[in-house]
Amino acid sequence: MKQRKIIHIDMDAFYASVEQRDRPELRGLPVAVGHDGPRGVVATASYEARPFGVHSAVSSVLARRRCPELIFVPPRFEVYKAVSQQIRSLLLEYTPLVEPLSLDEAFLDVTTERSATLVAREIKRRIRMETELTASAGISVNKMLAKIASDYRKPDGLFTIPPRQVLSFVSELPIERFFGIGEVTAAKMHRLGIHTGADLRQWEEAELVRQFGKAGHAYYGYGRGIDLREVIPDRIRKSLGAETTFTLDTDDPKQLLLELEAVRREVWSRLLRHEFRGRTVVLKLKFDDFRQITRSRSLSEPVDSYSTLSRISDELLASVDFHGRKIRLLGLTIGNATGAGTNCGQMRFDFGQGSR
Ligand code: DCP
Ligand code: MG
Repeated sequence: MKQRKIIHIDMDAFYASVEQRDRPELRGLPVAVGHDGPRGVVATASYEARPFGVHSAVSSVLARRRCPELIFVPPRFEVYKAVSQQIRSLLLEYTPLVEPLSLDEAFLDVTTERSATLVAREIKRRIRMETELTASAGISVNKMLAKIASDYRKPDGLFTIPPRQVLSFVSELPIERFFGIGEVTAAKMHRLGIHTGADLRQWEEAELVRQFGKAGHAYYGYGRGIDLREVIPDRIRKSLGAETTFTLDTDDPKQLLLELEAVRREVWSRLLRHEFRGRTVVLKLKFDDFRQITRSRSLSEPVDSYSTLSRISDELLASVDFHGRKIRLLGLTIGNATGAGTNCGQMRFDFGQGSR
């Protein structure tokens, strides 16, 4: 079986970070999102509040007692949802295999990419740039390990468990940290003397099944770092793209064409890998004053050759008036997806000239 590459992305102190982003006066202070008062509960706390023992699910009364300076902020779910959507579409630019677990976390299957760690780094960078929030990323060969890894260097963390370290990693891992082993199961395992992955490995598969039912098969695998759960996407890709931020802002036409060429090749290679079909080419430029513009062109048929993509994107770039500004970021996206099945069998990618 092919070795998979899975990324787990989890936003840091999600609700609280959004509040600190939107209300700068809260930055650096202990913040709890939730309602103050006798029946209130903390949804989440900023990292400044956590050392006091203020966490998700702690009652507001207890939280206040533990941290008298604590600032309560009422939740704004519509805003968190919108940010979540924004992050979701960003993730979908990298692979259609995105499985959201909640508003602030998702799995990605990036097996087709050369380096999952590089993709994760790039995703973290883009989340920071586009939402001004930080995320932590975990990278490994399956969901269980990727999920554990994203927790390892929080906040703003990135942690990879490479294939050769999987066994030693799970050996020492307390079983309550395994993704897929809940509180009740963990308590039962403790009673049976199973405390780490290494302990779990001492058990025969049939014996685990006798104790835990069908789940015993999965637990047998977990102890060996094996987790066959797949990343199940919840929606269909709408667009696909790539972008680059320059080391130095530029308005040199030659360099811009080179940068466009590099981004375009990346877009084209993603398009081929995902067999994506879209009719609209969108060029995005960010200027040195941080203003952003997009220029787009829609075709009657999906973009089916690299030369078409080249011609249209070159023309889009040529059509922009810089007004004396320099460019700091250039992105290219293909959108307006052709619905699945509508073009079956008719679509032919041109693998000839220019498509590397
Ligand atoms: N949440 C909630 N009640 C809980 C747990 C979470 O309302 N009992 C909400 C608030 C969190 C969001 O879900 O911001 C994401 O949950 P996480 O467990 O990922 O916690 P955070 O993102 O807040 O912190 P961390 O940095 O530990 O991921
Ligand atoms: Mg989180």
